[in-house]
Amino acid sequence: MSSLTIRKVELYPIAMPLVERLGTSFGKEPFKVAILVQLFTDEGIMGWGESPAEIYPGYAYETIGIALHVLSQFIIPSLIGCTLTQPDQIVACMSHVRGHPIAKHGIEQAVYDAFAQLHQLPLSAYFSQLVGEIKGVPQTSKGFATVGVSIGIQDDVASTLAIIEKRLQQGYQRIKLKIKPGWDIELAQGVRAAFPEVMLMLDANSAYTLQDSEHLRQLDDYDLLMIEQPLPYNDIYQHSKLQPQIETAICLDESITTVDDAMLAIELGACRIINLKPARVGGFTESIKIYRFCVENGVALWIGGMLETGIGRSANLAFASLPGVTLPCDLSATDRYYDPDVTEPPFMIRPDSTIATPTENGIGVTVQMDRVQQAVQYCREHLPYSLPIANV
Ligand code: OSB
Ligand code: MG
Repeated sequence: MSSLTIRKVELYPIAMPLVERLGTSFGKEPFKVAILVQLFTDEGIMGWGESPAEIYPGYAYETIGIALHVLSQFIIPSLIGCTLTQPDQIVACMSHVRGHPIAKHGIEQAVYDAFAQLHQLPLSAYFSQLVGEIKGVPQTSKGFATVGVSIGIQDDVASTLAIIEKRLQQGYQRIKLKIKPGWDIELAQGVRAAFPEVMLMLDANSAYTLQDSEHLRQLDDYDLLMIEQPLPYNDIYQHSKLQPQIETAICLDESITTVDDAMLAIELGACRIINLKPARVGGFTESIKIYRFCVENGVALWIGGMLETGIGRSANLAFASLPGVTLPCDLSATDRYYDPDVTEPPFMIRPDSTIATPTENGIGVTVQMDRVQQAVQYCREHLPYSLPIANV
């Protein structure tokens, strides 16, 4: 049986300027940060992963500092020498640490990348193989993912319209706008007036309460594909009270951290759509469980993003190319995020709003070590706080 034994794990805390920053209801990160994970095995295969933790604990409690602390002090020391015959065995190796899904995802992704290389498959084909058949249907990768673009809170509606216009011309056929109280109804109205046909959705990032249900009901007038995470991150129950009061489909993002959350949310009627972010749920093992649940139950599903570098985005794209992902994903072309990215070649948006998945084995993009080192330096110089030393 083929196996991989973990020899060493290198962590690179990086920072990179964003081509377009993403203002949300909880703020605007000044630049991108992440921890890149390089996993070495005794078999000579090396895997890459990305923990897309952010600077501030707004979207998630994990920051880059917290993730680095947890990875270097508690997770990595117990992985060295571990032999895996299946990538999902990595979950048990990390289960002595409660929570910290974004940190764990970096390791997990590197393990999946390494196993895909071991089996000489691109990640898209490897994910297809791991998922297997659902209800007798093989979950064969389409070879591309259908994508949209996420646009942050702007100063005014006019500048938002200009960005939308640019994105539509580039090929994106689904527009997601970040909203917050005071930047919602007028925005939806203005955008609908200018673009009557565009596939449009809003993401509130937990900015409202159930008391706002009358207000949110006004959004029903704008033919929205969905509203993402209107209520607090830990409140599936409150969403189950909101969904029957509005026509617009609720999609949960922050609330879904495990397949059990997804089951509960669907059972309670808290949402009709699920945003699956591999990093938010702690990696691809849990992602496959959520994917299976959605396909088995006919739940609309799409893959979200956290402004990943090419390392994380490549794996997310591979997952998003599975046929059970039924709605456009938050995975945009490289030039939406970075110039340049740490990987080559760049991901390009095609006129039909799709991005092709890499055909090389594993993540299928090459990591540019000089750019990684530059990004490590940028992090040292710009991060507004000091990082715990990665002692691994
Ligand atoms: O709420 O979906 C979100 C980015 C970072 C953190 C949270 C979110 C996002 C996005 C960007 O919306 C999606 C992308 O990577 O393009
Ligand atoms: Mg979201």
